[in-house]
Amino acid sequence: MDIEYIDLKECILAENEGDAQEVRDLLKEKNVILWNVMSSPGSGKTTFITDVIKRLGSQFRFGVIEADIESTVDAEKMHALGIPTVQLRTGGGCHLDAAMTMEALAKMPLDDLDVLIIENVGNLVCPAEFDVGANIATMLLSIPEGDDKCIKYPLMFTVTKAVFVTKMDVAPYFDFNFEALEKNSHRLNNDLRIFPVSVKTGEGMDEAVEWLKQQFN
Ligand SMILES: Nc1nc2c(ncn2[C@@H]2O[C@H](COP(=O)(O)OP(=O)(O)OP(=O)(O)O)[C@@H](O)[C@H]2O)c(=O)[nH]1
Ligand SMILES: [Mg+2]
Repeated sequence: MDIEYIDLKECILAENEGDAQEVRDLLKEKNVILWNVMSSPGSGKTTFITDVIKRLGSQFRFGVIEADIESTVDAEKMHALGIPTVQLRTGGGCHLDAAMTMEALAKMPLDDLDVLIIENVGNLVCPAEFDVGANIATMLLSIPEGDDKCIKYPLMFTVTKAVFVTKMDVAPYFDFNFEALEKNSHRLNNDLRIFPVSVKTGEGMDEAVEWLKQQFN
């Protein structure tokens, strides 16, 4: 008998693709835009999302899905803004998939939302592989992480529409090479938008938020 070969990863990703389509269909019916925010741990997702909500909260009705291995730390911050929040505890899982997203949608008041934000698990690898059914996928890359991350974690830079380069206020203390980031990331994804931002000083936030507003409309 020949060796039987089953590529489990392919099976998992194929199943996820079907689930992602279900997410997309449901949100289209409800007229809700799904924005997936990805990055490594601590690069500033919660801080950035909070600022975007504060700036655009009068124009869009937001909801947030927080995906974390443990804790409700970030969900509490979102809840404090007075917006519908669902915490997904992955219990060790390093990414969100479309079936998990569907679980969260069941708890969301979709009829009362315009934009649903996913703060994905902090990780530059696995979240890039799993389509959660989002209309817009973006990533954050913080200055201290370095410009070479697009070479080391190329898939993330391939699946996102924009990279928000966060913590620009600390740029004087790091050797972050913007030209290298632009050159290397555009080799992977020619249409990738790059927005240098700092929530702390407000640098670049007007441009970033204006672009996001266009995506939400
Ligand atoms: N200097 C500076 N610090 C920032 C900025 N944005 C976020 N931070 C800090 O970076 C740290 C991490 O920020 P978070 O927003 O919690 O990062 P995160 O990506 O949500 O983290 P996880 O959810 O744990 O992956 C916090 O101490 C923030 O205050 C910024 O623009 N400038
Ligand atoms: Mg966070």
